Order: sequence, then C-alpha cells, then structure tokens
Amino acid sequence: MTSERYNARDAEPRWQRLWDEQAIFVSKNDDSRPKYYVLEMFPYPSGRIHIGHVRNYTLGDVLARFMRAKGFNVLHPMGWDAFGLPAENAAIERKVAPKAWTYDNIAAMKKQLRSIGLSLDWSREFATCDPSYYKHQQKMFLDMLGAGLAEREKRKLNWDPVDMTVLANEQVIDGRGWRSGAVVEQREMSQWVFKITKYSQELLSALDGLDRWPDKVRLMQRNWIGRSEGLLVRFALDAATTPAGESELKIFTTRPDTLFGAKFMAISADHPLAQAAAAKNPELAEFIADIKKIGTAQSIIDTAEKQGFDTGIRAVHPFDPSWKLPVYVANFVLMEYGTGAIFGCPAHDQRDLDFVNKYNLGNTPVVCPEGQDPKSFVITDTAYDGDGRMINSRFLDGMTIEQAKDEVAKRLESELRGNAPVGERQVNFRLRDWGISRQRYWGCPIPVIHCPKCDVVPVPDADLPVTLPDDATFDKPGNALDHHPTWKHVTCPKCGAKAQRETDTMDTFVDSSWYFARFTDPWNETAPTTPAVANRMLPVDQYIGGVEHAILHLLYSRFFTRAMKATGHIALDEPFAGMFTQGMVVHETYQKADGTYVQPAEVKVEVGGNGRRATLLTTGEDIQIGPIEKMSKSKKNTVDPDDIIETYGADVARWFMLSDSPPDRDVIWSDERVQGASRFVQRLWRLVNDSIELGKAAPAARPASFGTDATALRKAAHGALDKVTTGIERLHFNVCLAHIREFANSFSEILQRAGQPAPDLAPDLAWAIREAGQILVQLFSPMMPHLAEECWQALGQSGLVSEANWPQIERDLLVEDSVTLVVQVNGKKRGDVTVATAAQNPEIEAAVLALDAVKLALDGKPVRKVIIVPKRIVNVVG
Ligand code: ANZ
Ligand code: ZN
Repeated sequence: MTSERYNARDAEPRWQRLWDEQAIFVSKNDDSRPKYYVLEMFPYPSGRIHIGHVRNYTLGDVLARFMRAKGFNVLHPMGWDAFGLPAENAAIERKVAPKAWTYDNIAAMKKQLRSIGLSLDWSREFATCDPSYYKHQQKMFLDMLGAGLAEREKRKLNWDPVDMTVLANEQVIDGRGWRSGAVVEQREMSQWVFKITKYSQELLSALDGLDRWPDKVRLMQRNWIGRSEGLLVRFALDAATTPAGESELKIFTTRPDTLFGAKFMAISADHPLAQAAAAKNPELAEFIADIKKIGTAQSIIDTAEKQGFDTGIRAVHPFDPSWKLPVYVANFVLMEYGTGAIFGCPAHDQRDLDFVNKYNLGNTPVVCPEGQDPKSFVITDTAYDGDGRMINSRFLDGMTIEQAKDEVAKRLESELRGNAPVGERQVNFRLRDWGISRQRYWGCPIPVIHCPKCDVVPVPDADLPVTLPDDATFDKPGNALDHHPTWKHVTCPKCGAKAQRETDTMDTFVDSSWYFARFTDPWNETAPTTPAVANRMLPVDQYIGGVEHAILHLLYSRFFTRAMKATGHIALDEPFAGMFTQGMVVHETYQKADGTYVQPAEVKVEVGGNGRRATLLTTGEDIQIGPIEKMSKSKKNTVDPDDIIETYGADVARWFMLSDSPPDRDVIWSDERVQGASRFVQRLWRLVNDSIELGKAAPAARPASFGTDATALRKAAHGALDKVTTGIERLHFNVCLAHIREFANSFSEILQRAGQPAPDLAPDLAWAIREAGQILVQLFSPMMPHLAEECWQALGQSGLVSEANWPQIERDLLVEDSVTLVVQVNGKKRGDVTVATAAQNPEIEAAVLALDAVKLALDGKPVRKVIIVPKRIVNVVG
C-alpha cells in the first residue's frame, strides 16, 4: 500500500513534456480514421488566461480526449484572435508597439495554457495578426469584391470633432468621445461592407437544421435576422402642406390591420422629406441636429426618450380621403429599416403610445381581446399587442387580426394611384450589411488602392499581403495608418498615377469568421484553404464558447462560410455542426466597511454558529460577504488560474470546473470545493495503488467465471463505464463526475472487504480488481489526464493512457438481475420485495404473501386478488 502522496507539481509538467515530445495530440490530415473536430473559441491575447478560459478549454479537452480514445482522428487546434483595440491602447499608454505587446502576451498565455494540460495540436497554431494569416484574408476580401459580396456604402459613423477621428461605438461614452470628451457627431462616410443581407433568408432557414445548437442561440439569431412580413403603403400627402410639392409618403408596417387606429405618421431625421422640411424650418433643423447627437449604437436609440417634431405636413388616410394625419420627425424611426417612415397606432404599439401620451394625440383601440367588452375597452399606459377581434375599424370589424391584415392588403394591392398599387406585400429583414471598415491601425489592412483616375483598384495578388508598417506612431488621435508618413502613398497598379492605399482595416470579427477553416491546413501558403482537406475536416463537430458570442460571431462565421463557398474556397454552408455555450465562473464578492472591494485571497471565511463570517487576513476587520457575481477585475472577485494550478495542480482545477454544475450553467468558485477536489485526487491515487496491491494476485487470463464479489465489482465498473460514456457524449460532465465518485466509493468498499483478513485473494476477484482499476483510471483520464497517466504507469500499462483505446463495455453486466417492487395491501403501501428479474407471477405472489407486513395488514382476511404491475407494484386485495 502506498503512503506516498500524489505530487501534482512534479507529475504535471513531466507528463506535459512527454505528450509534447511524442507529439501525440498532433493530428494528421491524411489520417484515414473518421475525423472529429473540437474547437473552443480562440482567446484574445490580453496577457493572461482567466478562469473562464480554463473552464472553456477544459470542457473541450474532455471531449477531445474522449473522442481520441474512441478511435477518432481528433482535430483540436488553438490560435489567437490577435487584432484589436487594446493593443493600440497599450501603445498609447505604455509606448509599446502593438505587435510586440501582442506577441509577448501570446507567449505568456501559451505558457499558461500548457500548464492546464490541454490536448491541443500546437503544430497548427497561428495568430490572426500573422501576415501569413491575414494575407489570405485579404485575398478572400478581393474574391468577395469580385463576387459582389463586398461593396462600398455610405454609412453613418461616430465622429469626434475635437480629436478629428472616427470612434467605435464602445469609444462613445454617454454621447461623448472617450478621450476628448467632445459631443460626438454622426458623419456619413464611405465604408466597406460585406453583403450578408444577400443570405438573410438562407441564414434564417438553415437554423432549423442546426439541431445540435442550443435553442436559445438559434432564437437569438432568428431575432437578429428579424424577418417580418408586412405591407408597404403609399400614403398620399396633402400637397398644400409639403415643403416642395411632395405627393406621397411610403411606409412599412407589419400591422396593416391597425390602420383605423392610426393617430400620426413619423419619419426618420434622415428621411428626404424631413431634410426638405428642415431646409425651410430652422426650428426643425435644430431639432434634427439635436436628436442626431446620441450616437449610432442601437441600444442608445432604443432607450432614449421618445421625441418628435410636428412638421406641419399632413398625410391622407388610405381608406378615408377626409382623414388627415400629422407627420412628425421622430427619434425612434430609423432610416435604415423599412422605408424610414411609419404610421403610428398607439393603442397597439408601446412606442407609439408613449409618443402620443407625450404629445396628446390620443388613441383608439382597434383590436379587442376575446371576452372583453369593446365599449369598456380602453388603453391608457400599456399598449395591447395581443390577439383579438377588430373593433372601431369599419369594414374590418369582427375580423381576426390575420383576416384584417389580409383584407387590408387585398384592398390596397388592387387600388391604383398613378399606375402603381397603393399597397404591396413585402418581407423585411432587420439584418443589415456588415460594415467592416475600422479606422484603426491594429487590424487587417483592406487591400485596395484609391486612384484619382481609376477609383478603387484591388491590390494585385502578387502584392499580397499588404502588411502593417512596424514604425507607426500613436502620439496623435485617429488612425496611425493614416498619419504614417509613407505607408499610404503608392502608385496605382493600373495606370501608374499617384494614388493612396485604403487606410481602413477590417473589423476583427472578420479575422474570427474563418479561422476554424484555416486550422484545417494552416501550412498552405498559396491559398486560404486546401478545399479537399477543409471539406473533409469541416464542419467543426463541437464548437464551445461563451453565449456572448451567440449572435455576431456565429452569424458572421455562418455568412463567411457561405461567401467562401461562393468564391471556391470551401464546399459547405454551415461551419459548426454542434454548438455549446458554457456558463460563467462566478464568485462571491467581499467588501470593506467603506465599500471598497477586496480579493478572495485577502479574506478568511469561517463557518460559525450564525452562518459564514469573513474577516480581512491582515487586520482582522470585518468584511461583508456580497452577492455572487461574474468574476471581474473591478469587483476583485477573480481567482488567478496560475495560483490555483501552482497550489493544487491543473487536474484539481479541471475537476472542480467540471464537477459542480452542468457545463451550460454558471459555476460558483468555492475554495472549500476546490480543496474537496484536491482530496479526491489523493483518494483516487490511494485507491488505484491499493487495487494494484490486491490485483497482483490476478491471473493473466480472464477467469472462466466470477463469484459474487467479483461480479458486483465488475457490474459497478461497467455500469460506471456505460454512464460516463453516454454522459461525455452528451456533455453532461458533472453527471459523469458523480458516477465516477460513486464507482470509486463502491470500489473502495469492495477493496476494504477483500483486503482485510484474506491475503490470498480469489483469482477471479483479483482479476476483477485489476480490471476495475484500469477502467477507473480511464474514466477519469479525460478530466484529470496527469493523474491518470501517473496511475496508468503505476498499473504497469505500457504506453500512455492518453493514447489508450476507450474500454469496451460488457453489456451483459449492465442487466439488472433483481428488481424491487412496492408492496401494497388494498392500495396502501406496506413494504417492498426484491425478486429475481426472471421471476414469474406465482413466485412473486408467494414471496409477497409470505411477508409479515402483508399478513399483519390482512389480519386473517382471505386474499381476493393479487395485482402485479411488472417491475413496479404488487397490490394485494383482501
Ligand atoms: C404600424 C403599427 C401598428 C406597427 C402597431 C406596429 C404595431 P418589425 O416587426 O420589427 O418589422 N417600423 C417600421 N419601420 C420602422 C423604422 N424605420 N423605424 C422604427 N420603426 C419602424 O417592426 C415593424 C413595425 O415597426 C412596423 O409596423 C412599424 O410600426 C415599425 F400596432 O406599423 B408598425
Ligand atoms: Zn489609376
């Protein structure tokens, strides 16, 4: 029996080195076994791995190790999402070059990742800021330009009038520039966009086929794409009221049924009619300038107070020439959606209701909920958007909403004004084309040249990549590429005239929209992918990442895959066959009396009579235990993976991450639980070593038959094997861990019994013990690979457990050979009985009637009937 403790600090680096030397996690593209591609969202090289990464990569690693053991050619690569603003901020604040900062961070984080013991194929590593990566991205941009999937478009941007620079949405804080504090303006500028809207319907429809994606993620994507079926309606304008004789206003509505509840019309500040009216009305012009100041972020627009300005223009109701509606310019109407104009029906739309309540325009309900008396149905502060029957709506009265929608559409479609119908059915999508231009240095340069004669000229393939200059300076606000003295000055590849490079770089979401494809053949220098390889290795079988990327990253990747297909780089539509969103790691917060936060490491938490109490380690002062929140620097409730690994080892960190909650839920970090995991590691180590002692007596050949103890142990082992196997396949890792614990418990009980008095163990039991030891080690090897290797070696196995095949389940051992039935007398429970599974009814009946509890309950009365519900209940009727 071993008295030695398992020493993770010694063992973990040793096994990591060995895995590395033997390159066992490197997958070969010409491997003939079936492939399995596991991918976790690659990290941004911020400088340090955080605990969320540890969880994310551990989840993927368990699956990767398991699938490898199941005989798949597992592709499990890692890289770096390396472009982005923080590197530029570091350059501004700390005077380090973005490139040096980024690669230093990568080196540091790679070292940390290695210490977790992940089974990654590092031979495929790249960073998106490597010119050897973005070169291909530039090529694909040009291919997309050729295919009409990339275009120039005028877009509104946040403009900082003091710093004279464009700002990203996150650089606009409360309507002001983050550095200058100046009120941000909106400016129209030419931007590069990817034509994702060409795929709106397809991206929507294909969601139905993604049955291994979380429903909530699919729903989020559906809402983001936002398909609505509605009606375009041309409202006539009262020409006497329009600024330049305009005669109609086109609106888009999804609720044509509510037309008789209309109280006003509203147009966007950018609508041509608003612009024309403002030209003649300085007050309106001022109003428009005002509402445009709030930035382009949708969230701001959605939450801003509703504001409007009556233009004096009057529109005519399409079903009643005598009915005039005022036309407002309103801050909640966007030019980018529909036609940039609406009719407002306050009774059935909350925004419209807030608006009319502010401007006293009143409301008329036109849909009455079932069971409600139309005469008494009034709307005050809450719009009614539910089902019902039409009221106050002339020829629509009594219809359902659907019937009314259809009736209005039919009438307006067949009514002509000029030569065109007044109404036209239309499908609209919320999804906008993807603006990819960023006025930033640290991104992938957009490979075009602007020539005064030839306009936009693609950079010739031979000149790719367009690389970033290393000597950019960051002492001025704005785009360092633009400031660079020489970089942008080039000659036109077409006509030789003096020309300028595009100084915009691509949105970093572009970088992450195809990295999964590049991993399939990162060595190809001449093309982004090797289609034959990419088509075989893709799609990613299981993608794992945070739900914060559920919309944009996944949608962009789905689009980009289609664009790559259209330009011949790949032959599939959907990049991720399985998607899993993991929960966060959360932790209690600790605050001093003055409200400042302190780190968990600085606090001592004790459990006493009146609950948990915390004090500061240094001074002993009382600390308030706050709510459990997502780990964040500002709340100081973070734990550093390095510290945990240093103190307990990677296996403990991994086990803890997997044990406490289902992987899609948040897990609460708890030191006590981590210590529990640490104790469990030692227990397993002892258990395996004890089993080695006892298993020594085992014969080499499998015994012909097994006694009771041996069979019980084998059932426990194979039962656990069965449950852990299906558990891992379903990513129910916490359940797997519970089964491993349970098996370890029964294993140790049997060992204790077997080991106590009898030194000469029965050969069949010794054999079963040896088998159980091997199964146990293999079961926890995906979760705690270092401990597993150490045990595997101790078991005398040749080779690595990381390379061993998953154990074969013996299905006969899974069959339960006895069942327990509830025994009732006259419907009341009196006990239970355990019988052989194969037992026939007369046998069961006899066993039940022999029970003392049954005899007692019958109290001498004769038995009239015995009803047996197979495998569940026996009811004795007396
Ligand atoms: C009248 C109406 C009555 C509306 C009612 C809604 C409820 P979805 O479903 O998202 O497509 N709308 C149209 N264009 C708009 C724009 N550019 N900016 C802001 N709002 C706009 O939404 C369609 C509805 O949003 C349209 O239907 C329109 O208001 C509004 F009881 O028309 B509705
Ligand atoms: Zn030219």
